[in-house]
Amino acid sequence: MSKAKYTVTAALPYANGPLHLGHVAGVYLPADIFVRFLRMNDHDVAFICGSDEHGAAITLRAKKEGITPQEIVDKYNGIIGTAFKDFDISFDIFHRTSAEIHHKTSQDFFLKLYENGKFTEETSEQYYDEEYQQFLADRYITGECPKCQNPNAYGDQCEKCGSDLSPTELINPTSTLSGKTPILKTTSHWYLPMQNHEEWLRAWIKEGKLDGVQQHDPKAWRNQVIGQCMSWIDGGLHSRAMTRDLDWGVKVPLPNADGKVLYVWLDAPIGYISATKQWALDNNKNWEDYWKGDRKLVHFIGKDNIVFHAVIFPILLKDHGDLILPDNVPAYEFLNLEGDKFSTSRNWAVWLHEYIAAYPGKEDELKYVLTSIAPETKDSEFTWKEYQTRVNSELADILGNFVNRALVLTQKYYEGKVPQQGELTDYDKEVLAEMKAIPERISKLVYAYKLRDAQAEAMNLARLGNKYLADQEPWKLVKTDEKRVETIMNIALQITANLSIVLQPFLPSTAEKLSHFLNFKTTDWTQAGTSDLLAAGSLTNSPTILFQKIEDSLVEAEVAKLQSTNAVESNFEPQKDTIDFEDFTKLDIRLGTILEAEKVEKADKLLKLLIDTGIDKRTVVSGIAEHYSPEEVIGKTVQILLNLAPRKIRGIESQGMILMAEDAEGKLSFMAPEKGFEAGGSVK
Ligand code: B3M
Ligand code: ZN
Repeated sequence: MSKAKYTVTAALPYANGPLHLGHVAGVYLPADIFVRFLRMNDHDVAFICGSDEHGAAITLRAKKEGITPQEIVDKYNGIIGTAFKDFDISFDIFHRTSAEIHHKTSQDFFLKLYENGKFTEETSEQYYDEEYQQFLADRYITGECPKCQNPNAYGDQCEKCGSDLSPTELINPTSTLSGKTPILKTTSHWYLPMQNHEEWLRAWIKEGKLDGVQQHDPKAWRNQVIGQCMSWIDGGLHSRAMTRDLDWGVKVPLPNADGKVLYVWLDAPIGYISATKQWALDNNKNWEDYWKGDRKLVHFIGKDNIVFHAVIFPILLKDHGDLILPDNVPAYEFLNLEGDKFSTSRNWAVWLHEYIAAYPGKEDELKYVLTSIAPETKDSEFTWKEYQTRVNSELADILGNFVNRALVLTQKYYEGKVPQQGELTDYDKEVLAEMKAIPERISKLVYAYKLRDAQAEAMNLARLGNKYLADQEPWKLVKTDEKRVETIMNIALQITANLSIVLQPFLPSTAEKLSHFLNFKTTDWTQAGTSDLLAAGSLTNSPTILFQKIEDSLVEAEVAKLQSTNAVESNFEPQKDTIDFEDFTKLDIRLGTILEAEKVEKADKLLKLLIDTGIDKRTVVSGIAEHYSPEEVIGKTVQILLNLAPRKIRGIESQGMILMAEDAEGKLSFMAPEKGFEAGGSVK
């Protein structure tokens, strides 16, 4: 039988922030292990990822950081992509949904479904922010969840109870843009009538059957995945809008659709296809081989993405007509950190790129710990203490100790040459039988997506070797029975060679080091289990220490770092990127007195001010009109940034910027010095 072919995807991270360990443990690392294993077992496989660069996640972040959405996605696509490379996640391609080929692919996809009558066009009243002149969908609107009363539910989802919501269901809706209550306004969109798909979805998810034909083994799917999908379907599926009134995204490819883009959850999964196309182009392959015919499509995701991958995208794929549906959707639960949820806004996180920068060369240590605690079936937790314990007492004391002993003794007794294997004792035979059984057990576990147990099995081989040497004590026996020691050392080295195979999916750089120590390398998994990988007489090298012990001071410093940056649950934006003192001294901030003030015509927010700066009088246009009347501000002392490049605002040249304090609700206040200073004084 020919080997199953795979297209494996890992959820496209939003390019709106860096990756933290929760993302790594619950998507990218397991996907990478799975794919490395498949490659070693001669499966044809494509491993696809990229950044998700559309949707409110991006535009709202851009607004927060005060830069354009394009600048946001460029910045985080760079940070994320580099972190993946440094951490050696072995994607065949890391693409991006802002690429032209993606826009074209998703537009073609949309058009095909549109032309085949798979969408309905519906006109409805939707919330609209008058101030920002924008319709409010998804994360642009918050309010109280009608199901669990969480006051901060989003327009598409309540993160507390997991309910799927629409903006009109929210109680006391508020615009995330202006903070105001929105009005209702008519708009029309294209919808996916999901209710028409309930029947086949049930059979497909519960029994793995499509049109009566067995597609996948439903027992191989995680309970959580089937459970979430079925409760969604049982609650009744509804039409879901596939387009949005926004200016950031993939344009709807229809006439009269100005200002409309595809819903991000329509274009993002199509991103897997467009990334495959780009990779195929770059490598002289045909993308269709990876999305059609006899091939397993596997989506590694976090649990909050389940219905999008196991219900909505399959509907779209099936509607498209010629594309394969997922064979499995291994979804991960959440990883917590030191007793609390990961939180970007509170900076309660360990960022992958920061770990890599702080501990270069210790990628495998992190991989090992994250796989050991991966949230496969329930939420789990990362603590620095456990990181230390697992590195020290498992990697260093077991794996590192065994490999080091085997190689150092070989140097000492045989000048590095692999000794002959003589007659085997019963114990030797038992050990070799166990060594033979381990790769088979790992295989079964990996194919069942139980990567945590699979890694534990691989470590069992190191445990076996470590115990074998400890029991046999060749360092004592060498004085009385040199022949016997040759056999023991041969077996210890064969175990080490086996480790260089079975550790490859999990700890690729450690496996590489073992290969170097032994002058032996194979990427063929089927060679694992045999006891003649190393020929007698072949030369090995002196080993280096595989794993340094983790000191208490590292644990203490990391925990202290978390605690110091973690103040409280905050509505304020996180700290901006660090700048140099030199950058700071470039700012020329002084005290000024407002001499004149008037409203700017047809601009509700703007006041035109004339300010005495001590060195001149200049005009500044400022967005404070909703907080202060012109009369109120005349005579006030303000802080003014003098050397900001002048810019035209509503036709008026603004020659500086006044600095205001802003609270979490957006209220503004002047920051006058407490001892009435004169205009011209500087702020440092
Ligand atoms: N960017 C959501 C997330 O990071 C989303 C995944 C898209 S996969 C097509 O949770
Ligand atoms: Zn809720």
